[in-house]
Amino acid sequence: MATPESQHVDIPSIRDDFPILDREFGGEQIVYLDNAATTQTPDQVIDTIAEYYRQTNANVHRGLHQLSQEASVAYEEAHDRLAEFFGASGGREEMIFTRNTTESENLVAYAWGLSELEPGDEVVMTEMEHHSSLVTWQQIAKRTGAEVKYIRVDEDGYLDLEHAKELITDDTQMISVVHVSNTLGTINPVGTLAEIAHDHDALIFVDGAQSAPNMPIDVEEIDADFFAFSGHKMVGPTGIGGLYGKKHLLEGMEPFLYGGEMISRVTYEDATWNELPWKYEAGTPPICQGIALAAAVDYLDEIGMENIHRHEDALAQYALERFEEFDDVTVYGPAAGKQRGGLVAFDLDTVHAHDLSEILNDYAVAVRAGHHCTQPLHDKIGVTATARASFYIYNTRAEIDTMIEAIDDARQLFG
Ligand code: 7TS
Repeated sequence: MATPESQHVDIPSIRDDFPILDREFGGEQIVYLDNAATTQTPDQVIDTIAEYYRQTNANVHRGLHQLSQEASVAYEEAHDRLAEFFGASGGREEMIFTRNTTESENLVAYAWGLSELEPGDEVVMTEMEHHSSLVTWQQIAKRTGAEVKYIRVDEDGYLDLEHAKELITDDTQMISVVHVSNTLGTINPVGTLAEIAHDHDALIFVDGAQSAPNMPIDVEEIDADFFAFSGHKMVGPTGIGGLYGKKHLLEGMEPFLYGGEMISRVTYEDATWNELPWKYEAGTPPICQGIALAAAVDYLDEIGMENIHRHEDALAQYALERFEEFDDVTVYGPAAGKQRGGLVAFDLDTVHAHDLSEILNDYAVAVRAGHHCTQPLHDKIGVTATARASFYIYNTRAEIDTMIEAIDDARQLFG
């Protein structure tokens, strides 16, 4: 049964931190249920951004002047803060700032995959991967002659672990697995998969785009070799994400992007690389965004990641309960009562997902419709598009009720 949302966190006061939630369309207050795509930004992060440009703005690592020094220290310390947030004991050396999860995935695929993979090698993914990993490893495999295999998703939306054990062999070099599915909401047993991978001397890359915002993460407890996340899905700004990597792996890999900042010494003939993590941060980095991301995780820690997880799970369970009232709604992913991330993808017999999201928009309810960048998974399920409501710490049961009422009206409209 869902826990009352107000039991653990003070939602009204959290909502006050997010000015965008006061916006109205057509006289209706916005109901923002597209948090798996991007989350909204609290004043604490907005103020950090404004303060940075008002007081500190300068390039990092290039000037001895005061502003540059202040910006450099703040940007470097942001790496330490993110490492701490994810339980990486190696600190900044294990925390690379990238643009987003997609870039983190590409970084490893290019920097590690291109040089390590060869014909006969295998990369194992799951049938519920987001395109950011699926397409990336698919293409790197094509270029290296490696083969890609997919762990089956069963009818209840869980990974088939027996199939995983069959697929992962000594030929497997890399397992790339989504931690929380952005379509099914399934929370995958990444620690177990890490153990299986390591038993075969393979590496594991965990796509944490949907888990990092929603639950406590300890990359060392998972024993992930790499862990990727996006700042904009965890109340941070766009343009900043990260890649945790075990230090010895990051030290051994070639750079992904070349240029300024990432070098140690350059001659006309050759170059050597800067120390970690700067070796992987070519050019002027996202300085303000990095500093604001540290403010974002301060904000999340203040609420408590356990509380956030509990709240999201409660909202997802409540949405599932409400959907159960209707015969013509199909929901995807783990059944009501089972743990899941804070999102529910669904489908109506009578109204196409795109039409539904348009009608919901008339009620100022924002949900996403489409394949959510998991096209092969939608092919497997046998639908071209689903609608998806995804929740965050500021959402309420009343907002889910508003969505359900709007869905009911859409149903009437389409007969
Ligand atoms: N992995 C997962 C599981 C995701 O959900 C997403 C984004 C990504 C990777 C890529 O993140 P990005 O920040 O690099 O774009 N997912 C979604 C979504 O579900 N709706 O919009 C973006």
